[in-house]
Amino acid sequence: MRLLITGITGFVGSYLAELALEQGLEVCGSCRWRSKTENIEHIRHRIRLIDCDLRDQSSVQNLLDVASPDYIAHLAAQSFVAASWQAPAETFNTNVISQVNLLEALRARRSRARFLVIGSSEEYGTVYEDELPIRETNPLRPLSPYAVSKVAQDLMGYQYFKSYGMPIVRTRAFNHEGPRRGDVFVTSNFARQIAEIEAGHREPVIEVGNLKSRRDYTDVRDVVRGYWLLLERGEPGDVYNLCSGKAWRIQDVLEFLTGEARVRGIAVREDAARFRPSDVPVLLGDASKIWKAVGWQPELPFEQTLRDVLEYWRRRVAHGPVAAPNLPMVEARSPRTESAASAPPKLP
Ligand code: A2R
Repeated sequence: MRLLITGITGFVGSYLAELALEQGLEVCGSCRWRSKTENIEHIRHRIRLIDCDLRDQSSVQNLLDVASPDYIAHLAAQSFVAASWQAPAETFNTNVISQVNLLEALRARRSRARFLVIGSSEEYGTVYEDELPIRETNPLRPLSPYAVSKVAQDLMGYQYFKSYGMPIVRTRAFNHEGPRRGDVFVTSNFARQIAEIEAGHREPVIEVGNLKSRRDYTDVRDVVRGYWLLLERGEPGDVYNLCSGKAWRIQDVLEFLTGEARVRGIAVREDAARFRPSDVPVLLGDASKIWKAVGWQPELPFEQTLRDVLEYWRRRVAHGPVAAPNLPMVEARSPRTESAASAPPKLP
C-alpha cells in the first residue's frame, strides 16, 4: 500500500511519514526545490520525494502519475494563522487551490485513493460557553483568513464526496505540538526563548502575545496516529475532531515551561506585534465521535510534550545561535480578543 503525504517536509508530515514507515507502508511525499528537509533527513533514504508545487495543476498531475497512491494525506498548507493576516490571498491560493488541483486530478483519473482533508479547530472560530466542548456539529464562525481557507478545504471535501462519491475523510485537529514545530508557533517559541536564556544568548525576559486564550492541546504523535486510523477506516464524507478535551490557557503553558527552565526568575514582557486583529478565545473539543468510529484518543500527556519541545530547543540552541523567528508583524492596533463570556451577539 502506498501513502502520498503532501507537505511531508513540514512538522506534521515528518511524523506521519515515520508512523507510516513503521506500519510497513510505502511512503511518497511532495516537496519543492526550496523545501527545508531537516525534519525528514533521518528517513530520507526510506521515502520517495517528488518535486511538486501544489498550486500548479500540471505539477500535481505529475505528482499523482509518479506516486500512484492508495492513500493521500493532504497536509501541505500555509499553516500559520498569524501569517494569513499578512497574506490572505496567498493563504487562499495555497490552501484552497492546491486541494482543488489534487481533487480534480484524482477525479480525472477516476482514482479510488482514500483522501484525508486536514481542516482545523480554527474553523470553529467564535464559540460560546454553552457550546463547549465543541462537537463537529457546531456552527463554523471562522475568525481569520487561515480559518476561512480551512473551512473551504473542509467543505470542498464534503462536496467532492457528495458530488462524485470520492472516499474523502475530513478532520479538524485542535492544537498539536511537539519537537520540530516551527518557532513562530507559541509553544515552540516560548521553549526556544527559554533555551536561549539558559544558554546565555538572551536576557532573562520572555516576550509574549495574548496569554488569555485557552487551547486544547494534543501531542503531534497522537494526532498522526489518529490521521492514519481515519485514512484507513474513517467514514467517507464524515468529519472528525482530534483533541484531548482539556483546555490549557497560554499562560499555563508559559508557567509550565518557565517552571521547567534551568534559570530562575525569568520575566515576561508583552510584545504588541504578537497580538492578532482577532483571536479565538477558547477552543476546547469533544473527541467522542472519533473514539466511537476508530477507537482513537490521545495517549501522551501534554506535560510530556512540553518537556520534549523544550529538550528539542535545548539541543538546537546548543548547536549554535538559531536564526530569529520571522514573526509576522501584525498591525499594533488593540487586539480584538473576544472572550467567550462577553462574546458578540449570536448570529442567526
Ligand atoms: O513550504 P515548503 O516547500 O517547505 O513545504 C511545505 C508544504 N507546502 C507546499 N507544498 C507544495 N506546494 C505548495 N504550494 C506548498 N505550500 C506549502 O506544506 C511544508 O512541507 C508543508 C507545511 O508544513 P508546516 O508549515 O510545518 O505545517 P504543519 O504544521 O506540518 O501542518 C500540517 C497541516 C496543515 O494543513 C495545517 O494547516 C494543519 O496541519 O494544521
